[in-house]
Amino acid sequence: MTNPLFDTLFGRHIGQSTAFLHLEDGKTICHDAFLHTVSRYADTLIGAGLVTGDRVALQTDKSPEALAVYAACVQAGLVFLPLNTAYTPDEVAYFIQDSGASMFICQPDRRDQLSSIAQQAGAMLETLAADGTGSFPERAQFASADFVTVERHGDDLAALLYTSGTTGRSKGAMLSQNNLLSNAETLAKAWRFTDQDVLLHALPIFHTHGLFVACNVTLVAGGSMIFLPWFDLDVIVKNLPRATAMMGVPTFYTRLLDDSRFDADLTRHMRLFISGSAPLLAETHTRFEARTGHRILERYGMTETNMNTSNPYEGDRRAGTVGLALQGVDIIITNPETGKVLATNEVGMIELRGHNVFSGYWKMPEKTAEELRENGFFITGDLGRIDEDGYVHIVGRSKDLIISGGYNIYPKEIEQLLDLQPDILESAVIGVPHMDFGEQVFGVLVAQRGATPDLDQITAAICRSLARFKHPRKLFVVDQLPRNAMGKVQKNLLRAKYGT
Ligand code: MCA
Ligand code: AMP
Repeated sequence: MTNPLFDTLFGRHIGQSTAFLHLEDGKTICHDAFLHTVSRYADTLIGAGLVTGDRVALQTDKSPEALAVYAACVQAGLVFLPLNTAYTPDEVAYFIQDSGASMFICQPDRRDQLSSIAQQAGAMLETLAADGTGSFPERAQFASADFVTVERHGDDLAALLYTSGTTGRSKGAMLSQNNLLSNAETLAKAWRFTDQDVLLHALPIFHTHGLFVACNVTLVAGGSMIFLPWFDLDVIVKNLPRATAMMGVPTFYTRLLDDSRFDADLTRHMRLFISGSAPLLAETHTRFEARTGHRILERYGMTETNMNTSNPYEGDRRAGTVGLALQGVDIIITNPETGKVLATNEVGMIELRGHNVFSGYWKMPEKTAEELRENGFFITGDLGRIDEDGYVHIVGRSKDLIISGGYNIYPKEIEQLLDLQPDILESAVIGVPHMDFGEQVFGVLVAQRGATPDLDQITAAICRSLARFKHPRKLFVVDQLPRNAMGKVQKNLLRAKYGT
C-alpha cells in the first residue's frame, strides 16, 4: 500500500458507480464522481506548491466538496485542519498562525474578513461555498482527474484538530493515518457496518464525531450517507425511513423525542442509533426505547483519541455507561494525584492507550508530556470507574469543561476575555443544566471597586471575539466569588446557585 488511509477509505472505491452521498435535494453522488473531484482537488493543492506534510485549513459549510477537500488532503499527503464555522476571525487567526497552514479555504462571503489573517500568516486564501462554487473549485476545473496518490505511512500525520485547553490556549492534536484508520476499522466491525448501510448524517464535519467517526466508518464499510447540511427536525423525520443508522449528540435524540412524529413506525427501518460527544441521560435512553423499541448505543471518545469505548452491538447496552473498551484500547483508572492504578469500581482518572491515541500536541512538547505518559497512556481529564463487567462509567471531569449541544467550551478562554473588559476585576464561567443543549454557559463577574460594568459593551466584546456557542447566555455581577481555603474559586457553589 502506498497510502493506507487513502487506499482503504477512498482508493478502493475508484471506478465504483454505486451511490455514496444522497443529498437533500434528491441528487446522489457516486464514489467514482466523488473521487474524480478528490483527484482534481489533490492536483490543485500540489499544483499550488504545497508539499507533503503541509497543513490545509478549511472553514466552510458542510458540502460534498468540503468532504472532497479532506479526501484530497489524504491523497496528496497533506495535513487536514477543519475549523468550526462558528469561529470568529479572532479565533481563526490563532489556528492559521499556530498551524502554519499553507492554504486556507473559507466561504466566499467571509473572504474579505479573513484575507488579512491569511496574509499575515503567509497562507494562500481560497474559497468554497456550500453549493460547490468558489475560487478553489474554479482552480480545480482544469486539474488532472488522474492524480497519483502520494505515498504515506501509518505513522505520518493526517490531520490536525484543535481542542481548547484548560489554560485557554487551543492545542492542535496531531492525528496519524494509523490513529484514524485503526479506529474506523474497529468501529465499523464493532457496530456491524456493511455496504448495505445508509447513515443519516446531520453532524458537522469539522469535528471528530461527524468526520472521522461518521464518514470514515461508512467509507471503511463501503456504505452510503444521507448527507444533510445540519440537523433539521423536519428533514430528519423525512429521511429516517431511508436510513439504516444514525449518529448524533444527545441533543439530536432529545429533540427527536420531543416530536410526536418520532415513533416505532418511523424508525422501523433503522438498525442502529449511536450517541456520543456528551453524556446521554439514562432517562433519554429509557424514553427512547419506550418510544421506538431501539436501545441507543452510547460510546465515548475524544479529539485526541478518537473513540475509546462503546456499548456492545450485541449484548447489554447499559444506560448511563459508555460501554466497554474497544478492541485494541487499554483503559485504566488511576489516582489523579499519584497515578497509581485503582481497583474495580474505584473512581479516578480515566487513562487509555492504543493505536487510536494521538502522537502529541502540535508544537507543544511540554503540554504533550503533561498529558501523554511515556508508557503511552493518555490522561483524559475525565473521571470514572470500571465496573465488574468491564463497563466504563464517566462520573465527572477533572478538567474545567462545559459541553453544550456536543460542543466543548473551556471556561478559561471566556474568563480571560471577560477579565480584560473595562471595570471587571475577575470572573468565573460555569455550565448550568439546559433542557436542549445539556449545559449552557453563564458568566459571573466581579466589578472593580466602585465601578459599574457595562454589560452590553461586554456582550458586544464577546460577540466580536468568540464563537456564538461559547457566549454566556447570562451575565451576573456579584460582590465576590466564593473561594476555598486554597483560594480556588468554588464553581460548584456557583453552579448550585445559578443552576436553578
Ligand atoms: C448552536 N448554538 C449553540 C449550539 N449550537 N449554542 C450552544 N451550544 C451549541 N451546541 C446557538 C446558535 O448559534 C443559535 O444562536 C442558538 O444557539 C440556537 O440555535 P439552534 O438553531 O437551536 O441550534 P442548532 O443550529 O439547531 O444547533 C444545535 C445542534 C448543533 C444541532 C445541537 O450544535 C450541533 O450540530 N451540534 C453537534 C456538535 C458536534 O458535532 N460535536 C462533536 C464534537 P442564536 O441565539 O444567535 O440564534 S467531537 C467530540 O466531542 C468527541 C470527539 C466525541 O466524542 O464525539
Ligand atoms: P472533545 O474535546 O471534543 O474531543 O470532547 C471530548 C470530551 O467529551 C471527553 O473528554 C468527554 O468529557 C466528553 N464525552 C465524549 N463522549 C462522551 C460520552 N458518551 N459521555 C460523556 N462524556 C463524553
